[in-house]
Amino acid sequence: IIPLQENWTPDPNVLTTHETPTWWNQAKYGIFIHWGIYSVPAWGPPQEYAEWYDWYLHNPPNSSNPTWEHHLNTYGPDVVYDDFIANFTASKWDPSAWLDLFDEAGAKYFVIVTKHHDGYGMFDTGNTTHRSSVYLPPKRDFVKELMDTAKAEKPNLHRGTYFSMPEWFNPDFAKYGFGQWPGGLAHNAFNASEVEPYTGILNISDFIEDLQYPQMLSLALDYETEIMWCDIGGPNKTLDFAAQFYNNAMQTGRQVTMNDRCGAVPDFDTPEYATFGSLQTRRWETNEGMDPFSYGLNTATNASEYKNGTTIIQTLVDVVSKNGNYLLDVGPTAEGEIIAPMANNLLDAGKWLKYAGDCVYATDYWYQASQSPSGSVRFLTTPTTFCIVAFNQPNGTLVVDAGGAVLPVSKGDTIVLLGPDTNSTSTTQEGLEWSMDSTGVLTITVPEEQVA
Ligand code: FUL
Repeated sequence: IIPLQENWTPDPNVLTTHETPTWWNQAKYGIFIHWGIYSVPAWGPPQEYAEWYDWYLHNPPNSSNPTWEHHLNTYGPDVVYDDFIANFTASKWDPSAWLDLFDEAGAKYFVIVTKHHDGYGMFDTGNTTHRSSVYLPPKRDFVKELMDTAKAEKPNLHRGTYFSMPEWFNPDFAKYGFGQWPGGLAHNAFNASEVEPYTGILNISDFIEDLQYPQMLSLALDYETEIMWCDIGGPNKTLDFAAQFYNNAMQTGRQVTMNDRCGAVPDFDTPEYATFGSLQTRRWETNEGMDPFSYGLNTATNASEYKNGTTIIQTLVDVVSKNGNYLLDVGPTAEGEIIAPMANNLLDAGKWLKYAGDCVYATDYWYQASQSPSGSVRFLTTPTTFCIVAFNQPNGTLVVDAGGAVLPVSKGDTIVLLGPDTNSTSTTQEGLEWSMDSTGVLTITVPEEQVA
């Protein structure tokens, strides 16, 4: 048995004993934000896999590539990715409005991209590089502004930071020979014959020592992140980082966590655009965009394709019933707005969470993750309540078959419908009629007028 640490050291055997804090386990639902230079072109071929939209920079300049075709038609061959920096204006950005939206949506934390694979930091990268929003246009420290606003206005929202460990196009990263793209730097240019200058980089001698590690430490110590949400892994100094992060958190009264993409000692796993089919005892968090294929904004997506309130809630409940969290991503515009169709769908989901949130936040899984009929029911537990969430509208009766398991419902128990209290007479709190047959199948009568 390893006792609770009073001084974390960079020893993997010690660091693996670190776990997600209770607030994270109870929060269940967070908002992910992919916002950066890629929000300027904001384009990817519709109906194709997500990655490529926020990886605009990555697209090889050849005629079979629809992004390249789109780029030629829209901007012409002379415009390169870094030219978009000038158009990343954030001119309408209102951090308070974002946070109000997340709060109303029922989220309990957010994770903002502080630097994606294009190496453009959204925070003060100090003397590691000047490839960031602080030194290049629009000369603002977005991470600080969002963190400070959250601390002042929404202390109930926990604050996390996404951080890409590699910078695919930084020549100093290329020296590590990790996952370089064919053609290397040529891919930085839309004009294949040129190597695009990688705006803003400083002369450093080692990518990990002089850039990646100090940047991670700055997010932990200066920006006081509560979630270090790394991406990709690869070469790293994560053991040293984790020890410093955890010690600093302890000294400053924060309870923090780190995902499984920092290259070592993860607290939780991060399936992407996917959920587990069954209950996982290890902590995990699904992440995906509201867009069916993208994290960053894609203007080629129809508004009707964004996940709607029902889908958001069903995914959240499904994930939570299997012991996971749900990190749902929005892609704001280059001006800093979360467009209405995304915001409205988030708010729709928030309406349900307002009255039914007690059956989501701070719940525990029941050992039967999901059950018949046709997998459309999920079970969640609190110390006092057993919650059954039906994904389909019950047609007069809801039949709950726990597949041979004994539902924790016994004679004298009251079953109530969690519903919007539309006429505020609290009719939803009256007990419903129910019966259980000898095989344990529960039948609940749900009167038409109470089905919302
Ligand atoms: C992936 C990235 O490549 C995607 O662009 C996105 O940031 C996702 C959350 O992680 O690995």
